[in-house]
Amino acid sequence: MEEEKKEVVAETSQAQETPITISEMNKEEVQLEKADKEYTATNIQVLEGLEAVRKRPGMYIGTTSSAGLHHLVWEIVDNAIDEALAGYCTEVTVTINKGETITVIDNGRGIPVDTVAKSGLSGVETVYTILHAGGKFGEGGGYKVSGGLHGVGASVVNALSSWLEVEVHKDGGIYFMRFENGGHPTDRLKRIGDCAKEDTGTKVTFQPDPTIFTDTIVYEYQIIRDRLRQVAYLNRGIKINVIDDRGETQVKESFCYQGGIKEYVQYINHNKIALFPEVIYCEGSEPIELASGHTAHVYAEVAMQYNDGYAPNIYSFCNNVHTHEGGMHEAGFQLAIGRVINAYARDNKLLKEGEENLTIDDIKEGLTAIISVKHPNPQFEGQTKTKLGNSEVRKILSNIVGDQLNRFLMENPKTARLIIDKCIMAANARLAARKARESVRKGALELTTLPGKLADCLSRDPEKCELYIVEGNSAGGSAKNGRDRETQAILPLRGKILNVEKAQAKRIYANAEIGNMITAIGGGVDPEFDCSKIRYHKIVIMTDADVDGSHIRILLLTFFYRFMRPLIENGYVYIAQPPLYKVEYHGKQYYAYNDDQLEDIKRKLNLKPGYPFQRYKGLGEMDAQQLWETTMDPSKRKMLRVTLDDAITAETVFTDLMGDNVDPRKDFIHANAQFVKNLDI
Ligand code: 0RA
Repeated sequence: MEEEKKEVVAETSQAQETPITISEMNKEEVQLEKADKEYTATNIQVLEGLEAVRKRPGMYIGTTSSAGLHHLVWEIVDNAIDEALAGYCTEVTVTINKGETITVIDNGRGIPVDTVAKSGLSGVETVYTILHAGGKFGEGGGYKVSGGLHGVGASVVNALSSWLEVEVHKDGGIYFMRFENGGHPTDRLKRIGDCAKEDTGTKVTFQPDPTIFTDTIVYEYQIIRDRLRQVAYLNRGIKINVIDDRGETQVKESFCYQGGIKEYVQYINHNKIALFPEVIYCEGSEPIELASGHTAHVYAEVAMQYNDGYAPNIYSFCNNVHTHEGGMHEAGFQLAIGRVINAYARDNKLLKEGEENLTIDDIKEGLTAIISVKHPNPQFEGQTKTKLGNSEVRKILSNIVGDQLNRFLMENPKTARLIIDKCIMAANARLAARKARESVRKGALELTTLPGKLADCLSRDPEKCELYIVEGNSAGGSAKNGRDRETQAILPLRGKILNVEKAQAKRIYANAEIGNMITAIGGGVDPEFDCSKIRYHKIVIMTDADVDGSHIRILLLTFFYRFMRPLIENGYVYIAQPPLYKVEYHGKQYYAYNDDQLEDIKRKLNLKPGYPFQRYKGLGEMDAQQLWETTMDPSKRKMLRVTLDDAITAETVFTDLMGDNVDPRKDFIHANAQFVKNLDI
């Protein structure tokens, strides 16, 4: 990702045509011609840079699949958000247009239209053609903070677009420029009209190049909406509108949160019961010295609230990038809460002499927190470059959270007491759970006595092996008889499994169905889960296509999410897709997996209206042969792979479905689509 910043120097003139001799021209024209030559020369170098992006797009945007396609949007939006963070922009509108082009409009100062000394190009052309130019050119015009992970710049979007158009409103003028075919300007920036002096801003429209994005060029509204809502939460007061203009009726949503991450925490907790109504909020900034010798500021804010659950929900960000792998800001936060909560508990004799300190896990139980840092020079490390490496940030967070959380506890003794009691309960449960886990381990995990209900496969090669977790004993029977014994194992589940979102660790380990799954899969559980020990690389959830089936499926997903998250992260978890309908016609069976397919079959077979068909209510209605043919045969089946692109989205989906509120659960099928991607296997 780290690309050397190339200065554009217009020295070697490679312009070919000099049709008029100097004597024929006046001085001004000579100047113009010189400028033209330099422009052409600059342009050649610029296009070489953009060509490099087109040759190896993965280097710049990670992937050219759907994620890369969406990355283009984040890149352009980042620029607008930077303008907002600099204090000049209040509203950003992102539109998905018909034809899968994207328009981003901001009401900032407008990209500069005059010539930038370093590049010899207009500001607009500089931003869209020079790698990493971003908003950081010009003296004093640059930003203090800039989008971290995807800070590769708008020029990369231009390089990967069939065409891109920019319109700038600035200083009473409307300016326009168009690029084609990966960043080739069709003309130079032109003033095309007038506008009011106060009317300022930038509008960008681009069409991703289908020869680059060969997987898909279709934008997913949900992905864009979810990310922009997150950006709105992370940057309080900025209004972000999302519009989908592709359908018959326009879809539009707007996000603007005056409370910022405080509201984000409430949103994540909205389906849980908060332990106390207020959200604890800490904020501050400290100066750091940059390599250049200049001083800049690191800004940090944290919002936190406990709920009555047991799982921690702590999400950290740097420059609006979700730092999945944590890093120095999370470390500093943890140092502070560990120090302050233990000190408060001791000072108030809630922890007695001789009693052990509360561990960080005790303190994080049921804690929802958002940590957001804005850093002028972020170092992203780790496998997925989502771990904040700047060591000074640990101290900064530790100081800010330490001081302000301490003050909150002093000023709110009742709430403080609730928090400490909760942590002490967690500590007691932890000691009990340790005992319970040790007994499970002795009984099952370590002795590797496979559960009696498991019909294991013959192969011992995890890459080839599949575990079908099947709802109900009767469907389990059909699956056992219909399967490919070599590679497919069957574990029937009786009834509902425990809701791990609500239960304490102790009860979870004692639950027989969960114990069976842990033993069968073989990798243990968090925090010791070991993906290298698992016995199957496909874990397939096979439940009925009804409400109970959905419920069991979400319980299982919650369990995997909480206790075996790497399974989901590595794409090992699947959802089987049994057919919904069967049509019998002249002794042959036709299966439909959705209503459209059913209509298709009726049409192709020329069936009269009212011709009977079977609607499967459960897996149990299929015999072994049918279950194999329709759902388990690797050469024919369709499965959904479970992905967790965004842990927070998943988290709220899970709690929507698991919480006490029944309505969201009804929307299961819809919500499920948020973290399940279609996949043909
Ligand atoms: C550099 C300087 C100035 C504005 C911008 C960049 C700018 C960039 C983008 C990209 C998308 N929207 C944007 N809005 C503004 C300020 C120049 C001045 O002082 O007028």
